[in-house]
Amino acid sequence: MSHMQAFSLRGVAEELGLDVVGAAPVAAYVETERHIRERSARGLFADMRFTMARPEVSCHPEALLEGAKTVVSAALCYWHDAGEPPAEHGRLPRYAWFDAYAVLRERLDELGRRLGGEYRVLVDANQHVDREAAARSGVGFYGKNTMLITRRHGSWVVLGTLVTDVELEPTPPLDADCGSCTLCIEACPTGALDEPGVLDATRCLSYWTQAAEPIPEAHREELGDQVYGCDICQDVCPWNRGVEKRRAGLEPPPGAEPYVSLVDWLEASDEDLAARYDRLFVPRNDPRYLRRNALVALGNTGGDPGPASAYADSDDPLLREHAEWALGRMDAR
Ligand code: B12
Ligand code: SF4
Ligand code: SF4
Repeated sequence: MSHMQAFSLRGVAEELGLDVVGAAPVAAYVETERHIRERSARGLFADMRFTMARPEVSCHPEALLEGAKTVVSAALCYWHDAGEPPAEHGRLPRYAWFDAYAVLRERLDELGRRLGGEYRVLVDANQHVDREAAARSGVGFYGKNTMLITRRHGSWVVLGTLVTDVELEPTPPLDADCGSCTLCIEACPTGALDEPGVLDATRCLSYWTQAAEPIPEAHREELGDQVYGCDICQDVCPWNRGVEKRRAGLEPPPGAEPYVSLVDWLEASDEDLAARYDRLFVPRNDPRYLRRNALVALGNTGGDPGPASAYADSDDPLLREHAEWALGRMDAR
């Protein structure tokens, strides 16, 4: 395809409700591939597969589409206001209050149609490292918490990528960084960011809520009422200040859930729980990992021990052990 100067990427993105957008010539992510291989070798990815399973694919957008010319990166701000959770409720991370990935995917698909030519949309896919496209195209910069930070919405954005055979004017990388700030490193309860800009997943609470293993005892109290993910290293970031004002009065999408009932997570049927929360990644989409997390949160928040007691006799050793821990923690308080 020929050069498309006339196409205003920013204008169309705004029309479609994409909050930040940028473009970069398609090229291999050489440094990112090296980072992934090094971190894999150091065991910093724990047992994650995602983009790490095949960096020879996820760091090569040029091979994702025949004749690929441009990677377009887009950010969607998901921040909404909410009060404190009611009793016996667990907290969800902000990005998962609703299916922000699905919204972004649809909007990028529409952008692809308007651009014309051949294209592929990748949002949180194992075949592509989203943050790198965003950094190259000036959508944001890497923070010491490893988050991609935008100027206007901080890191409260999900990222998606469109690989296209249309040639677009590149938007340069941002000239911004963390400076001397170290707030996220100090705030991370587990020391997972001790090496600035490098996450040690084996210590990251967000990782453990998504892992197919028991949550290490040392990290259970640190989770508090969080039933999935972790927002601590974003909550403290100065780039994330002011979003309350900018988005004041903006209604979250219908059905958005800042909190979930712990009793509901423990008592719902497997089918129901898996279907209602398919936006949350858990290994093999198995809802027992959500129940495991709910048991930890119930132990931390306290409340009626009934739902935990029911799992203390479970045939499932994972849930039985987490229920015993929760009951012990409730007893001790
Ligand atoms: C695997 C994964 C995870 C893993 C590992 C995260 C990680 N930091 O790598 C776990 C499960 C822990 C995780 C957690 C979260 N994730 Co996640 N995750 C992914 C996934 C699938 C792949 C990420 C990846 O490839 N990592 C590999 C390494 C190489 O990436 P990196 O850390 O960014 O490496 C760069 C930096 O280290 C930088 N760098 C190197 N040296 C130095 C030195 C300094 C000083 C600095 C500043 C930088 C720097 O260069 C590297 C690239 O070359 C992407 C989706 C996708 N397909 O891309 C989402 C994604 C990264 N996750 C996302 C989100 C929202 C989260 C959570 C906030 C969710 C939550 N609330 O719990 C947390 C945040 C935890 C954190 N601080 O990173 C968003 C991030 C959006 C954004 N604004 O950045 C993504 C992009 C999903 C999406 N499509 O929107 N996630
Ligand atoms: S998500 Fe939580 S545990 Fe993971 S690095 Fe950030 S603050 Fe630490
Ligand atoms: S808290 Fe400070 S060091 Fe951490 S990402 Fe934000 S600006 Fe960077």
